[in-house]
Amino acid sequence: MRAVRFVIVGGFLGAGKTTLLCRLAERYVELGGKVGFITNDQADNLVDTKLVELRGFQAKEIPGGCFCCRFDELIIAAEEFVRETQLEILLGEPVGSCADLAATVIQPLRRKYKDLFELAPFSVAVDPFRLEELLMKEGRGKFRTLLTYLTEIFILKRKKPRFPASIAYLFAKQLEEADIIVLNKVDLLSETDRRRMLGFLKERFADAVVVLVSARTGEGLDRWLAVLKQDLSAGREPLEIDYDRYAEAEAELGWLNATFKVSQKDGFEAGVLLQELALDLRERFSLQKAEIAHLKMFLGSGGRGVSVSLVRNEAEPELSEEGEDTIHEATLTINGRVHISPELLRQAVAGGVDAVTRKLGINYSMAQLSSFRPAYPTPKYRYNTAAEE
Ligand SMILES: Nc1nc2c(ncn2[C@@H]2O[C@H](COP(=O)(O)OP(=O)(O)O)[C@@H](O)[C@H]2O)c(=O)[nH]1
Ligand SMILES: [Mg+2]
Repeated sequence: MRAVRFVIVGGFLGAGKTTLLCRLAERYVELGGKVGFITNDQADNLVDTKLVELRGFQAKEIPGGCFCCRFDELIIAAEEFVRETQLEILLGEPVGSCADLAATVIQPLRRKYKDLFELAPFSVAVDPFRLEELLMKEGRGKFRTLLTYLTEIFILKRKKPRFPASIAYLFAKQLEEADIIVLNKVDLLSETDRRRMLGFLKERFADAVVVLVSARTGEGLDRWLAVLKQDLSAGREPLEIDYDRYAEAEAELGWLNATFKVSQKDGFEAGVLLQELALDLRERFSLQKAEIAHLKMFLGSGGRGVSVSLVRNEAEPELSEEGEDTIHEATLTINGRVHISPELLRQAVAGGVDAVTRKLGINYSMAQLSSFRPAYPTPKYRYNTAAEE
């Protein structure tokens, strides 16, 4: 059996990994490749898996922890997938709060499974707004002093929710281990901002190749594809990372995966429900000064589906399509990753679904809900030195 090309795209929650991977998949299919997805999360019922399948791609889900902590499951799923479908290219999306993948996933794959997989350079996607907020603004990414903290609270009386310094640390670590940094969403940037951010990334992460891409418009995709073909010794440098700080950052986030059954005799529009719900939840989180990392919802009915995504409190919810068809029964899947306790996250989602369905006259029942903080990362393997070539 020929080794399967394995393309892994990491990066923080909401950076655009799923959208980028779908773009890559379309391009590989055009070029005659047979492609499959491996999605990954701390729990099951993933919006990403549904999105990928809706676009006609096959996917396998690895729930219950990131690739590094579920390494054996990753191997089993990948082997099975390849055997069943004769895949040539496997696209992997690790959990958006995961770091240290070079040492715990890429190196073990390169060393122990080199007959099975041929690893593409490791891409890490980054959202320009998060980059600006977490790394480029003065004083972020370092511990803030007590004085700046007090100034923010009492003098500036800042209202905006913000991530803590540990999340900025995790965000920086994710970028530090990239072979390729994909600055995504460049369709939203001016020429000046593009240049400024490119300059910053090149200086701060000098070992990485930086590509500017828009998963939305397809800009920059060819250049990224060309770099992906190069042999950059994927995951060459193991990261220096403090696992306690990394774990602290992950545990700052409340995580929620839930599904609800919704129905209405006369029918309702999927887009309206999703949009209203996203706005309602955004308001609830903003009132609690809880920053949204990524809130994704999917409404699926009879093989069709519409999704909505919100990646910051200050952003507008984005629907995958208008969703104007009238539907009578559907399954609503909610994946929330928010800087709030799991209990408050659960209350917000349960309260939001109740209020919005009531307003729209839609019946609902909860089918499943789990909300928790990600556990301390415990990778199965960790290599401290780069693989011998
Ligand atoms: N404007 C713009 N939005 C994008 C782009 N790529 C992704 N997005 C949006 O960013 C949000 C998060 O994308 P997603 O792929 O789910 O991110 P993930 O959490 O990293 O997998 C969605 O609303 C996407 O439509 C892009 O290139 N430009
Ligand atoms: Mg995703």
